[in-house]
Amino acid sequence: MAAPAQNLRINGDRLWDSLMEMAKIGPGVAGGNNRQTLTDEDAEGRALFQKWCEDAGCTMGLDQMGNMFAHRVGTDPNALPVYVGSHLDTQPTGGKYDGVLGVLGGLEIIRTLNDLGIKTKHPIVATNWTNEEGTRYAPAMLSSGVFAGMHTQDWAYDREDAEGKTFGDELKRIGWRGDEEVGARKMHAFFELHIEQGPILEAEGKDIGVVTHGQGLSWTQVTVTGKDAHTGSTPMPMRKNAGLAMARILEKVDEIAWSHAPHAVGAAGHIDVYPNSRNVIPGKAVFTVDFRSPELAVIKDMENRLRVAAEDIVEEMGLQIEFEKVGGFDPVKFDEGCVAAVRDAAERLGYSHTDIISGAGHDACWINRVAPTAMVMCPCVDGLSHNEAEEISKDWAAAGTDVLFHAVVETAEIVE
Ligand code: HGY
Ligand code: MN
Ligand code: MN
Repeated sequence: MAAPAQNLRINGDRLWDSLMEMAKIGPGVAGGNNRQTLTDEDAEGRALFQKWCEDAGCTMGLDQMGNMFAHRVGTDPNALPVYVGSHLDTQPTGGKYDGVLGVLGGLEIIRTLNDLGIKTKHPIVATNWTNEEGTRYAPAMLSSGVFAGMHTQDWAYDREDAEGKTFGDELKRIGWRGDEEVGARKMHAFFELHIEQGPILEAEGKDIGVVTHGQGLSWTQVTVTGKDAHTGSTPMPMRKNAGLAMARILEKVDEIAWSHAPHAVGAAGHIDVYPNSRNVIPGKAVFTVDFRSPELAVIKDMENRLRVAAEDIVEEMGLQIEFEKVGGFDPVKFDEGCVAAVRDAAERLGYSHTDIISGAGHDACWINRVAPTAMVMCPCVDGLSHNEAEEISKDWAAAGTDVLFHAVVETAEIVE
């Protein structure tokens, strides 16, 4: 396939303006975003994305998980489209670029092709996957997971948020439940641009991460049950302190992850104690242990050691414990042909680049199961993400989108 000419570049100013415009929707309290999935703010961001895509001549498809597909026609209507995208939903204290750069980068490719009057054989489809973050509704990458056949739609619809609202009801409430069957669409290839969310690219002075693999993820929700009691009048030996048990278990989580240094990681980001009253010994603690590693055997070892250590701790304290696997996926190896298209694009465009394993999970990790898939990464300041202070440079955004543009357009085959 003919590669795009070296001088073909996207419009970095327009991309940046679109990122800043989208960032106004669902603002956080510290300069970032709180545009959680299936909220009114999510709906508003979706509407803006749809308007921009239609202004760029695309027709918008919408499936029964709310996944959005902005279609730019190709010269061969029978050729499977090249999909390019990510997610518009954010963490509650999220940044302006996590996910959003990949969605608006896909749109910028379409806008640039329009500017240059370039036709491609394969259609190109800019995509927004619903609920990548998995914060309001676990697990992460829920809708790309249904699309890839990893979860049933009914199971996904029944997921409940902290207020007991189901995914299915909220999707309908915001008016973004489409009619398309989820996963019916077939793809020629899928590409995702994402900020690294870690420190490697910036530390190594590289503009581009050529993502060869994605590390695996395991989410185990742990419920420890003790007994509510008065923090003042209950003698220490009589206490059934679920909060203390949780703290001891979380120490073990850290120890287990460190035992597999330097690549494995472990922590709990979701932590609830009940009744969470200053003068009540917590009778219940519910928390989600997040283990990750590039090696499946290491993930399995960490999961097993967590259970053994946690059961020993609660037995010694006379408490009860339950475990529920609430998310996870095996380590991922991306398609070598698509990865080569990304690497060759970075080379052709003269951007410094390095192969990298993705530390975070992405929709591409599931889509890789149903279509040839690869990712492009750009650096982020101090490697910080899932924090409102998340920041990237305009040049990094443009470089990442240039590489995405070349990889997508080469795969979609330019028609002279
Ligand atoms: O959890 C993840 O890695 C992604 O940010 N949802
Ligand atoms: Mn993301
Ligand atoms: Mn994220």
